[in-house]
Amino acid sequence: MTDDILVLGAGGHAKVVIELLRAGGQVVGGLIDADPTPRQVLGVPVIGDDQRLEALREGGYQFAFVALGDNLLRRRMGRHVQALGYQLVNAISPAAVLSPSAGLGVGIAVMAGVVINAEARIEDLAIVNTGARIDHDCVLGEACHVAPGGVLAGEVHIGPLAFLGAGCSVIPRVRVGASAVVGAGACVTADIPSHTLALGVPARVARARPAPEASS
Ligand code: JB2
Repeated sequence: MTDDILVLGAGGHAKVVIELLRAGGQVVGGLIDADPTPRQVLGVPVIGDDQRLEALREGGYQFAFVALGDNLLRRRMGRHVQALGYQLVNAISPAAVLSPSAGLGVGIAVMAGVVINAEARIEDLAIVNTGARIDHDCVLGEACHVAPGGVLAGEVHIGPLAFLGAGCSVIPRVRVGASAVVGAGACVTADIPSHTLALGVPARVARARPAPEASS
């Protein structure tokens, strides 16, 4: 058995995650990427593709982190590695400020400069990106992503798989539905329905988005 962490992905998000994990004193043993070409990312070797996950689990890896920015893929791969017996770890910057009453799931990335306030809940596989501020009693649904600089006032609910672009702001008690996408810089002042794209200040629904496959 090893305590080293296996990271899925070898792109930009993986780079950030490797440094978050290292800052927390953890060791990243290898990267698993759709492109298994041998190479290194920040000194960590790519050691294979997803087909190797089962053998690596049997070989002693027990901890994994899914560093894939695509929300749907991250949720699918998160569930897959859990089904293989891996424990998902969190990657939380020591430069983030987390309320002691905030609730965290697993497989979550919290970048530098983030503030998460009292009794907020961050569900599995969410990304709270650089400098985002999540106020009291917010709920961030499974595998959602608040991009850098997002500001959520109190009691905001973000649905699973939703994406809030860089610099979004959301007024108190608003709900953003599952798989919704809110464009960069938008100001959300009213509920955004699931599976829609919303843009602008104030944010308006621009169009519907296809619902993710039920099996994903
Ligand atoms: O099914 C897969 C798979 N599909 C693509 N399994 C595994 N293990 N890996 C997969 N990949 C790999 O994800 C690609 O081969 C590629 O190496 C990586 C995606 O890299 P990219 O840099 O394009 O995106 P990212 O997901 O690392 O980062 C995105 O999301 C972040 C949150 C970017 O938009 C970043 O700018 C953003 N900060």
